[in-house]
Formats: sequence, structure tokens, C-alpha cells
Amino acid sequence: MFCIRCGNPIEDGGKFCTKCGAEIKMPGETPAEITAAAPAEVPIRKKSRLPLLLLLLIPLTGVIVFLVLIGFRKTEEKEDPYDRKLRMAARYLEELDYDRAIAAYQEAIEIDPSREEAYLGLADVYEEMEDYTGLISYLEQLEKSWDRDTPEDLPEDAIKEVHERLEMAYARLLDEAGAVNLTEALTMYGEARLTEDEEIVLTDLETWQSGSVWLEQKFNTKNGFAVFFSFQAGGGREYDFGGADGIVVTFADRMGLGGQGENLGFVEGSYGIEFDSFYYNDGDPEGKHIAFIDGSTSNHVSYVLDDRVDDSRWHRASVLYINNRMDLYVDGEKLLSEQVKLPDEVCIGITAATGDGMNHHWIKDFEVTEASLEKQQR
Ligand SMILES: [Ca+2]
Ligand SMILES: [Ca+2]
Repeated sequence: MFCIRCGNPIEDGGKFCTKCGAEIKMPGETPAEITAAAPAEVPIRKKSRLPLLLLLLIPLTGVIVFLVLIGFRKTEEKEDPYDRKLRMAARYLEELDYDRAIAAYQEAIEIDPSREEAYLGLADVYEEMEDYTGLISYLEQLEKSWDRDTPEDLPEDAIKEVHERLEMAYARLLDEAGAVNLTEALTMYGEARLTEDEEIVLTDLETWQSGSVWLEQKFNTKNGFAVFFSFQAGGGREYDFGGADGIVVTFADRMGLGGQGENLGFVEGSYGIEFDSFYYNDGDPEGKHIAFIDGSTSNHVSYVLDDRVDDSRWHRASVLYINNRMDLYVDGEKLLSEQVKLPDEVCIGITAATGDGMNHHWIKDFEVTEASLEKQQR
């Protein structure tokens, strides 16, 4: 049998032409008979169009699939290997397969250590795992990569965000490790004393004073540590010699208290971060400054000019020491960073002094924590 419309051969019993979709009428069958079969009318009419549509769609779909495949293969070929690792890592992370996600991100870093996405991805993984030492480690590595290849246009928001995440991670570590709070185990020298509000007065607003406060334990520097504290100094500007002299966070092999005036009570021979409000013409930068000092207050390793050392307001400072690098943050802003080789064990304390000029020097919320290096060195 053949289709009366297009001549295509039709199998016996076929109701429609498989080529043109025309209805095949059997001998003796009339249109009247078909329309009389009311219930069958709708499906018959539908069916009569479907094969036509399919005939049009099948080749079209084929072309689309073909184009998509070609396009996909081209994307695969073109995709940057680094991006591919990121994509894989993100997929593993979605599947909660942390080990594979970590491996993929690490491979991305090997491909391009200067791009930040993989470090941030690793930070996400470790944060999800609540592994804060791991989180710190990769944020630190990201900062190091910035130090190496810092693009001039690195957005400040990105830096700030990384710092905030670091602070959060250290705060969580403090919770886990149990921070050593100065108000629980401290030794004080000179004029230093604890107030009822748990603030520590290192010097009053008087001339020729000095004071220091120390934790009564030594800290293992190999593990890395974080120091947090708030400071404020001021009040002396209206006097003859102005505000003086300053505060030093000190990392020393022993507790103690050094000389007054320009010596800031600093324990000689140790490493410190000074908040110096008085210019003294023995190596001081000309202006109020914050500096890393090595050995003595006249040896400034690096500094920034900063009036916050003498404005009678509280400021939050944190010092991070990991893998022989010391970073100082004040009010969430990274001010100084240096490679520093501290002794294996140090006492951590804060000293202050006045001279002919004076300021009150106060600190509070002074906490220190050690971080586990085991995970950080992964
Ligand atoms: Ca000075
Ligand atoms: Ca100085």
C-alpha cells in the first residue's frame, strides 16, 4: 500500500503516512464514518499533526544538540586550567567532599599562586569544617601572595574583609584554646595597677612615671600567637612638653621594666611595637608614630606616623605572629608587617613611661592566644 498524498510505502494497518503524516483511508471507509466516531475524533486529529511536528523537530533537535556539544567541547578546550580546578573544587564542596575540594584548590594555587580565588575557596572549606587554624593559614598565605605580587589597585575592601576573617578566626581559636587574660595571671612593675573596671593604668598623667604588666607564663613562638589589647593615651598636650612618652608591647626573654622618658619602660634587648607620642632626637621619626623596634627604643625597624597614640581614645590593636612574620593591626587596619625571628619562648608584656612631658597610658582587654602550627603548616 502507498500513501495517496506522497506515494510513500505504508505498512499494512498503518493509519498515517510515516513520511508526510497523511491519513490513510482503508477501502470502504468514508469521512462520514470517522466524524461519526465522536470520541475518537480528538485523538485522531492530534495524532495527525504530531508526526509532522516530530519530523520537523527531530532534525532540529539534532542540530541543536550537535551545536551544544561542539560549543561545550570548545569551552572545555578553552577553559583555563585554574578555572577548571576552581569549578571542580566548588563541585566537591557542594558534595561536602572536603578532601577533594581542598586538593583541587591546592592544585589551583600551584597553577597560579598569585590569584586569590583558591585561597579564599580554601578559607571557605576550612571555615565550613570549623578548622580555624586552617582558615588562618590560607588567609595568611593570601596576604603573603599580596606582599609578593600586590597589584596596585588591590581593593581596600578585600584587604579589610580578609583581616576581619582573620580576627574572627583568631577569636574562635581564643574560644577553643582558652585565652590567657592578663587580669588572671599578671605581674606588674612600677606604677602599673589594675582598676576596678579591669583596666590597667600603666602611668598616670604625671611626669617621670613608668609601669609595666606581664603575663606570668612564657609563650612558645613556634606555634604562632595572637595578642589583642585596647590602648589609650593622652591628656598631656596642654602641658609644656606636650604628650609623652608612649607604650610598648614587648616580646622579651624576661619580665621587667626599663627606663623612663624616651625609653618607654622598654626591656632592652627585646623586640617591641611602640606607640610613641613624643619626638626625641635620637632616632625618632619626626611625629607621633607606631613602630617596630628591635633592641632599643632608638632602633626603629619600620614605622608609620599616627596620631592615635595621643588622642585619649580607646583603640583596638592586634598582633599576629606566625611563621616568623609579625603583623600589627590597629582598629582593623594593617599598619606594619615584618619578618621577625623571635626566641623560641618569650614573655609578653606592655610597658609605658612619661618624662618631662606626660600622658596617661591605659590598656584593657589584653589577651594572648597560641595557635596550633601543626595544621597551619599543611
Ligand atoms: Ca619618642
Ligand atoms: Ca620612637
